[in-house]
Amino acid sequence: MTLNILYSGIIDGDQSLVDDAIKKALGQSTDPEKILRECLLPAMQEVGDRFEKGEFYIPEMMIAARAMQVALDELKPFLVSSGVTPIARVALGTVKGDLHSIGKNLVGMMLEGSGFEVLDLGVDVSPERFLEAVQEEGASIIAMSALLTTTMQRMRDAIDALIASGLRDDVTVIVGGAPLTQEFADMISADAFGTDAAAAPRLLKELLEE
Ligand code: B1M
Repeated sequence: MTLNILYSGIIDGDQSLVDDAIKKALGQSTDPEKILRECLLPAMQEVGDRFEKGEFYIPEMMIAARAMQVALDELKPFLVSSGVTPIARVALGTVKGDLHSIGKNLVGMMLEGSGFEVLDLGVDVSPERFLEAVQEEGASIIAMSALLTTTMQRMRDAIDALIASGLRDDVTVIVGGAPLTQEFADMISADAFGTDAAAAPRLLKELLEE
């Protein structure tokens, strides 16, 4: 029942309803992963489907995204553990020209929850900014998200910037986002492709163990 209210609240972009409903669900000890997988992610999918059908426009998508962020902010402490020595420092961002932040934020939470230190560079991140995070802020992993078929091409630019600076072999690159495929990730020579946020820490740990 609470999850149904939460689902509708996201779609309607009703932030206070979402805030109440997620607090209630967590108060009832509902598994945070279940809330994410069975309610929040399907709600955003529904928003996208309505946009595709012409039932929603950009403003509706935006207010739904804000409501989603309210829910994720409540969920974050339950997904993220603290107090452990970081495995590695990750520079995380949505690529140049792309303003979608929700998937990227989720990846950040999963990485933090799995013991990585995350430098969140935000959205619309240039190849130069990713490079700077490696050269000046000690990031050994670059994690890039893209939601648009047009902007996913910018991932290659960031990898090219690493190659041009002679740093490619020192940095692990993971990419993800709805329009990506394994073939695309291979084509741009990324080290890993995450199909969902939970895959990112798992794949990175596997790569670091190799
Ligand atoms: Co936009 N949008 N949007 N949008 N939007 C999509 C992506 C779209 C599929 C909608 C549609 O047509 N059905 C479509 C893209 C089409 C395409 O290129 N294939 C689209 C479009 C066209 C646009 C605009 C161009 C619309 C316009 O202006 N005409 C515009 C572009 C703006 C820009 O970025 N320059 C635009 C704008 C927006 C808003 C600003 C209104 C808003 C974003 C607000 C925000 O993020 N703060 C928005 C939204 C909300 C969406 C939808 C509805 C939801 C996206 C989302 O947050 N999903 C989306 C439709 C959809 O996805 N069904 C849509 C939930 C999120 C958890 O999933 O980000 O996929 P996702 O992340 C997943 C995985 O992909 C993976 O993990 C996550 C789940 O576990 N993952 C990674 C993601 N990154 C990863 C990185 C990893 C590993 C895994 O390792 C590093």
